[in-house]
Amino acid sequence: MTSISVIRKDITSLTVDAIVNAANSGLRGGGGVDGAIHAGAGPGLMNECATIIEKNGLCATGSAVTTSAGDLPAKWIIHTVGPIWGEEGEERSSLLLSSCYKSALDAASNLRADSVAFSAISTGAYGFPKRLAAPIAVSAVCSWLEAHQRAEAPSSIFLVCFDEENFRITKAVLDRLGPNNTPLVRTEGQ
Ligand code: AR6
Repeated sequence: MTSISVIRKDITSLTVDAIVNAANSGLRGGGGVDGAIHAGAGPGLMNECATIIEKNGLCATGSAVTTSAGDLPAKWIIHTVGPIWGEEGEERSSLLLSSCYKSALDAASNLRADSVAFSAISTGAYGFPKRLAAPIAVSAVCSWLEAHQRAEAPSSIFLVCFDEENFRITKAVLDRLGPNNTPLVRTEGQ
């Protein structure tokens, strides 16, 4: 069984296998969680990011790539690029946000990561409304879990909220899902 938990923490402090960064398409670093992750990981991370961009070109919105985590306690960073609110219609933006979570879980599965912590993709500088983003995040994770074998899935998934509003909204979404809603998902707020 995979547990999905919402926690209010700085994602850079977490000792998990993989943390999911809210990056930009050029993996250039920036502010918000991306800035905190680059600051914590150290300058080697920027070099790894530049190598990926040189090799593959810009990262598509909704896709995910993996790097090491440098000086952070996590083992890996999965960088995903969320949609910028207002650039596409709501439906397309929602699909792209969902794709971020699913692509990141695909990457985590390839890494055999057993614990994965997500930042609240697109809900900061990219302006995705938090009340819309939280249910998309939860349902993307649940549908990914339902579509994959237990052996492919991490045991623990954390939805990391930095701000109180995101924490409250995300916890309410998980509470509505209910405990043991499916054989695969256990929910808990912290
Ligand atoms: N730990 C966990 N969550 C955090 C942290 C942290 N240390 N710091 C901020 N958040 P944002 P986006 C939350 O803006 O909207 C960057 O410059 C924050 O409260 O980091 O996807 C990139 O380079 C918010 O809920 O990411 C891109 O250019 C969430 O992280 C652009 O911003 C996401 O906010 C991406 O924008």
